Amino acid sequence: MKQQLEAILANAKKELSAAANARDLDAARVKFLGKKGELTALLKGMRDLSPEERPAIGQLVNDVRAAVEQALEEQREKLSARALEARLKAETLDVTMPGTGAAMGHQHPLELVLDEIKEIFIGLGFSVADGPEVELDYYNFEALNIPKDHPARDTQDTFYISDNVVLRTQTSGMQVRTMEKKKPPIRIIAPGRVYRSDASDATHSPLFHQIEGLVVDQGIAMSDLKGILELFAKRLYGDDTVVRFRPHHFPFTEPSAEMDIQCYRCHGEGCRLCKGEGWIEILGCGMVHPHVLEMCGIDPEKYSGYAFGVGLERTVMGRFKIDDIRLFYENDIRFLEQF
Ligand code: 2NM
Repeated sequence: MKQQLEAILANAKKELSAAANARDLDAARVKFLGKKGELTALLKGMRDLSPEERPAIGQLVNDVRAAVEQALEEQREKLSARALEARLKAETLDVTMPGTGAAMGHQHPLELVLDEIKEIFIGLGFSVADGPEVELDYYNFEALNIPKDHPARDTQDTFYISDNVVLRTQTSGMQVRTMEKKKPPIRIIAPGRVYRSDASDATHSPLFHQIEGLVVDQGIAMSDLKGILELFAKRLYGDDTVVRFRPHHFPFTEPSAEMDIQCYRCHGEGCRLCKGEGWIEILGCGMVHPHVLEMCGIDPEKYSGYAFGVGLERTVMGRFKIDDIRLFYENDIRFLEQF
């Protein structure tokens, strides 16, 4: 019986160490240690032994069982170490390889130039106002000296939400609200989306952006307006920029003017960019009409002010030589990537 046990142990060790995977290993376990396994079968033979022989053989059976179990455990560890090694080898990662870079987004050209314009005016002591795009007729027209029968109110130009509510056609409503609420001195810019019922083409869009400005205080004169707007043009287009003011008409300012800069491409000679004019129109401006001040609760005998309006799209188009306004709204990545 002792020889049988030693033979089982030797056999078990051989088979276990030959097991190449978990399934082989388990088959070997069942064969030697299982309920119908070789050791169990041998144990059953113990009842034929004499009582003197039993303890020694019993001890031996237990030793063999322990040895087989240990061999099983060792092989199990060996297999799992081997599996881990194989997996690590397959998963090799070279940390010195270059990574796949994530593309950074960037600012829209309109936002880029708007930020520059805001910075210029903030540096001159202006603050930035905000207000609704859906505006009362009163703030968009009436308070700006544009009465009910004025041609600017034509439904061809204005999106009407109802009889007395419109999509703002200019950002002046914010300035009117500021004048109603605040005592002078007032020094604000009012940037934002505005809407005109225009068919869209290369130079027109039903939605565009304006930056309007307003200064009201005692003793404000046309010379203040000219000084600030010339400075603005030089900051935005360069120190050598030449400006001129031409008389114009707006219902909400008197006198009114438009400011041109000398063409930065041909320096006044006349070229394609300035359409042979030598000058490029930049903005509209003027002294706030006394009637507008009065409607906003500001005494025109005591205070005066100037205001101006700049079209953002036009400014950006000139700056980057963009020839179609629709490019701003299509969000074509090939266009946006260029800024
Ligand atoms: C422009 C041109 C000239 C303007 C006037 C006012 C207000 F509210 F003070 F009356 N806001 N904006 C103004 C003046 C706007 O845009 C071309």
